[in-house]
Amino acid sequence: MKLFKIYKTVIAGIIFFLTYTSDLNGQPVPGQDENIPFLVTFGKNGSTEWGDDDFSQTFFIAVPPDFKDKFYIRVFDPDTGGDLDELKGVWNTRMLYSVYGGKGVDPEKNPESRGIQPTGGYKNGTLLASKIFGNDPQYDNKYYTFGPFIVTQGDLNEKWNKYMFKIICDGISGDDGNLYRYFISRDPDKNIPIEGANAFTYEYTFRMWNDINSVSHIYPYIDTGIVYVQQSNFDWDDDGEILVVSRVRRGQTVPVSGQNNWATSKIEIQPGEVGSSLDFQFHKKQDFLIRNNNVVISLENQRGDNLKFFAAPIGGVPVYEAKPAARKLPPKK
Ligand SMILES: [Ca+2]
Ligand SMILES: [Ca+2]
Ligand SMILES: [Ca+2]
Repeated sequence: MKLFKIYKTVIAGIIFFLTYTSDLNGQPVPGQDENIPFLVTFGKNGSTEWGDDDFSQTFFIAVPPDFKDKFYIRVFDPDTGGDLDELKGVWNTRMLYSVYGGKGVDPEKNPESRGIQPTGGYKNGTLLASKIFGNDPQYDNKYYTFGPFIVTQGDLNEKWNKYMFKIICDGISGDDGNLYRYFISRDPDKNIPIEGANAFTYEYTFRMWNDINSVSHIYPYIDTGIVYVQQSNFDWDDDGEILVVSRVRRGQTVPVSGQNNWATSKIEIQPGEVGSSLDFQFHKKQDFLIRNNNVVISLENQRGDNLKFFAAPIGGVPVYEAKPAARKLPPKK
């Protein structure tokens, strides 16, 4: 009887752990499965040769309506200076972070905000919080916390039944590179995930690890009606291969960009990929290390709409399922 109770406790613990860790996936941005060390945004006087095409990055945050507590958006290393960031000349770069809620934020109703250029109505919505960071040692290698926010300050998307928020990082001056991360948290001082929340972007600008053995991933979601996608990658520096993997695709290479240029190509979507995520894998060159590689990627469907990259892949990380091989006949006796 006592043993049975211990088993029950252990099983409850395992279930709690699985639930907790799967929730955790969506809260760090970049997400746990993406294996991306940092987001990157340069000051607007930067050179695109350093790997940021437009000096702005937008992330949307989706929070379930039944989450009644306060929540926070925490920014790790929000300043531009110190060991983590990318110096050009002297530190003279300022970043503006802006958090929006209210009508105009839901990207399904505001096509300009799901564009890949920071133009038009990309900032539509109600400004809830903002702050400018320069070379601020007090925030170097530390978190700054925006909030508290409550879910009803967001913009309801009925299709997903989530309230939408967005955070934009704009490089408003200077030429240095800002490396940073987000965490969507229930706590202002700690990273505590919110069950059922997620984050996504339409154009991802990120840093690769300085490790030839590491593989980074992003996970675009293939919605109903998508027949093909056009991928665009920028400033990949001829660093190894970009592979597309899905439940039914073993690993297809796509054309890759060099220094300060774009590579685009079309990828036909297979029926078995609809309603799941693709896995874009970024494999580094094996011959020698390409250091501090920043890269930009976006995808659009056949109608010209940009696809979402979710921090926690919808439907989980897709795993290629090989078709069962023809069964061998039993050996003759
Ligand atoms: Ca500088
Ligand atoms: Ca930084
Ligand atoms: Ca690059």
